[in-house]
Amino acid sequence: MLGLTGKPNVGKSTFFAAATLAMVPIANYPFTTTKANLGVTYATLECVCREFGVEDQPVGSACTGGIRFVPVKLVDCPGLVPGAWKGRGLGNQFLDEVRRADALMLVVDISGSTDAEGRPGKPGSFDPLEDVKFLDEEFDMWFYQVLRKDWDRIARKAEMLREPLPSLLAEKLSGLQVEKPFIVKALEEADLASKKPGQWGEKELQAFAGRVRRLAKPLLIVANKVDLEPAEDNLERLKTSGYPVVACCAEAELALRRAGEKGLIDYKPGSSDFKILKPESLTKKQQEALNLVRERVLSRHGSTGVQKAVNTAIFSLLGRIAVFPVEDVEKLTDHEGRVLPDCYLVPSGTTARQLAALIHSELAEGFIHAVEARSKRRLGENYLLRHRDVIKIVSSKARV
Ligand SMILES: Nc1nc2c(ncn2[C@@H]2O[C@H](COP(=O)(O)OP(=O)(O)O)[C@@H](O)[C@H]2O)c(=O)[nH]1
Ligand SMILES: [Mg+2]
Repeated sequence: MLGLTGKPNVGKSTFFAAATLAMVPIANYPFTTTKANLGVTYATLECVCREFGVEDQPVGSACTGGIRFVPVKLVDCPGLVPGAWKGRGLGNQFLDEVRRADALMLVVDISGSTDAEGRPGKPGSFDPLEDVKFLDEEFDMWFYQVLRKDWDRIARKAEMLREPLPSLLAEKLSGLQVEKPFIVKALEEADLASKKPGQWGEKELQAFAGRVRRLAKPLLIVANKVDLEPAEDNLERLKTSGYPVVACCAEAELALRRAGEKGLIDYKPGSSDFKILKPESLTKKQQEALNLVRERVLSRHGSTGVQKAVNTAIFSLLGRIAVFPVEDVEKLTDHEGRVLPDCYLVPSGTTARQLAALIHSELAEGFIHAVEARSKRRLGENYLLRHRDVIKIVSSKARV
């Protein structure tokens, strides 16, 4: 799940509305939203259908114009205000939503027209880099505080009972959905892997909290409102934060998707232009607005940035790759004869056997070998899947 975060009024909800406005119908997608701020967006990739010269029949994802749309959950977190970690504003509620996100998109107002509490002002009067600093601080304090509360007990257990520190920390941080490999890596990065927990002071705890937070909740900056001046210089400055930055105009994406949905224009999320289909049904004002989007956003930045931000989060921050499991490597069909029905987003480093387990536990238990559809090569259980692999799993246990 991806989380949208940032102070109030920067455009989180506009981004959310745009990103979750599906322009493609998806059959049998099992996720229904029960909360207003929880929705489904789509990671996009070049589908394999054209390369193999087949008409695909996706189930649970969609394919249009050779682009595969794979659903990803998105949560719009309540606006963050200074002191949230102490429970200020919607503090606890805010952190509750962030807790469950695997990666975060920090939305900032690149035009600098929103102050620290989200009040509007003149463009250029506030510094979006301050938003990043403040969010870094809030998040680090939040992780630090969770660890600090229980630190004496953790340190005692580690030293007296000789329980391994990473396991104790994993237990403590499980509520924040921090997995053990991140903890091990953070201990190493902070040079604390061999330091006795009893000797850690504030400095060590803070160093660890900061490292583990960055690993477990990777973040990118969505530099929103690029349509407003002055944006150019702020964009460069934001890059000094060390986080990836995506220039964005959420409002333009929302307008384009709505016009696309109504059949007024032909627009594919992520693309650098659109085509007007029904010029006669556009008002002069709509025409002008579309021209402005083209001029100020698409031609300057290559896209509105909404799809780019989602794809960067999935494929770059989270290192996901897309794989297409099939049962027949000649026809590329499943057991019901559907062509390329599935597309799984899995962590890079996933093996053929791990993929089998994701599909069905029995498929993994009876794993014999896998076959890759391009080369028709046989692959062992430890084969590392590659992005856009089409894979058949051969198993002694049939699928139920
Ligand atoms: N100029 C401009 N305004 C935007 C953009 N995205 C959102 N806004 C406006 O910013 C205001 C706050 O947006 P909203 O999505 O409610 O912000 P949130 O409080 O962060 O959820 C609204 O008036 C939006 O129309 C954008 O890309 N460009
Ligand atoms: Mg909002």
